Amino acid sequence: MTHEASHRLFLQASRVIPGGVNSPVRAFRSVGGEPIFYERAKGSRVWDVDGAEYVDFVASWGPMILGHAPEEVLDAVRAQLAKGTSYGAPCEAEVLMAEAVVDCVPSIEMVRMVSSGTEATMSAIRLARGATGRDKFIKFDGNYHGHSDALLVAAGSGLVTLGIPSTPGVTRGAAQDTIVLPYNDLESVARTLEQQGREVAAIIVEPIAGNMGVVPPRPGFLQGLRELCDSHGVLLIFDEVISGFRVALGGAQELYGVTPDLTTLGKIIGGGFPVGAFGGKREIMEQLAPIGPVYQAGTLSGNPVAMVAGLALIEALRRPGVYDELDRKGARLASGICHAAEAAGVAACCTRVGSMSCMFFTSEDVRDWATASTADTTRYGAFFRGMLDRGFLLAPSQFEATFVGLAHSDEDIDAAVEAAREVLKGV
Ligand code: KE4
Repeated sequence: MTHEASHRLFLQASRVIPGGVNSPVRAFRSVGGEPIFYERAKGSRVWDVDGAEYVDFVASWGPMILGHAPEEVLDAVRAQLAKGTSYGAPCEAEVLMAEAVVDCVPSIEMVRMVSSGTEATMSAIRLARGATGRDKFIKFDGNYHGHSDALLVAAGSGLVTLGIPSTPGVTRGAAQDTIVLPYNDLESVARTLEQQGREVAAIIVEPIAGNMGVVPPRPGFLQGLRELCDSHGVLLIFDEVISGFRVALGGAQELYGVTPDLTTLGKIIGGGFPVGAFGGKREIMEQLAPIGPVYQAGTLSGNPVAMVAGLALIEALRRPGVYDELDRKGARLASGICHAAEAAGVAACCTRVGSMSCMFFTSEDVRDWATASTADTTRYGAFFRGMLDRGFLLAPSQFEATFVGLAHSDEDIDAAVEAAREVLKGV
């Protein structure tokens, strides 16, 4: 399989786009080789600019839960395009989207649309600070919430790990109020809140971590966060940009029965268009401009094309049995690949929640970033390239999720498992 056309485009792109990509993880830098450039996508498949066909398990990092270019989304978008592409004024589609989100997500009584997950989490943090009058917040090592300054913070050293900027350009001032703790470690949260709970506005958490690979919450972790927040007057924010509408219609909060104060959403609710959202309790959301003092805004927030696309996708997900089918397909793929690793004698830790899964090349029981980061990323890179050469697209990083969607047939899944069986013998 040659990638000549991708190579030419990559050289061309690299002259005018930093790293040749508009988002770093697409550059294949952690798996080796050059990125392939997509020509088109439909259902469970994508085709690259060299004409090669792949079964796609990246799913645009989550949104393509129905598969690529589903007809119901295309039909809704075509109808909207004839009526205009952006208004900068309220329209009915925004109201219908807000009502759908409120109807589906247990914690959300009011919601504000934005244009990315980053905007959603950045806004939720500001709102939590404004609503509580407190500055600090807690996040977890290995959780990714987009690239706003206060969230681009690594775990510092010392007992209470006050954040340190994880990238140039983020000032110490921007990072100083971010506390970074180990995921799944309730003790560290309790200790931190005992010491400085009165200064902490919120805890933001991926209720199912999807950005260090897939790391499910340990039993009691989310409920424990809820109880600690209640006892210290701290707001609980579930970042469900990945898990929202992915693991259940009501996301991880429905699956685990824990209700946050605020929820951030993205990916799936945009139906493939740039959309994010944040929502929660009415008394908190009513702190937002124009009726409250906390400012937040966006030119393309609630864009009508994106709204009708997201609505069409959400309506498709409301059909009976959808999440049982997604769980069945997710289990078929994850267990198949995990058994293939076992048969090949490859040390692996396999995790899955519904249709999102991961295989870590480590013998550790992965529960947080410290254990996830023991994974052999060189081996993962060899696995990724072996699967790519056989026509199967996995995430170009060990620390991402593999996504199965409704468009993946059992034949697609079984073929991927067979390919994994071959590749794992040689990594
Ligand atoms: P965006 O700003 O990329 O739309 O969303 C940021 C974000 C927020 N919260 C969670 C839990 C997320 O997973 C993300 C973004 N996810 C990554 C992949 N895991 C996006 C892919 C990329 O960065 O290109």
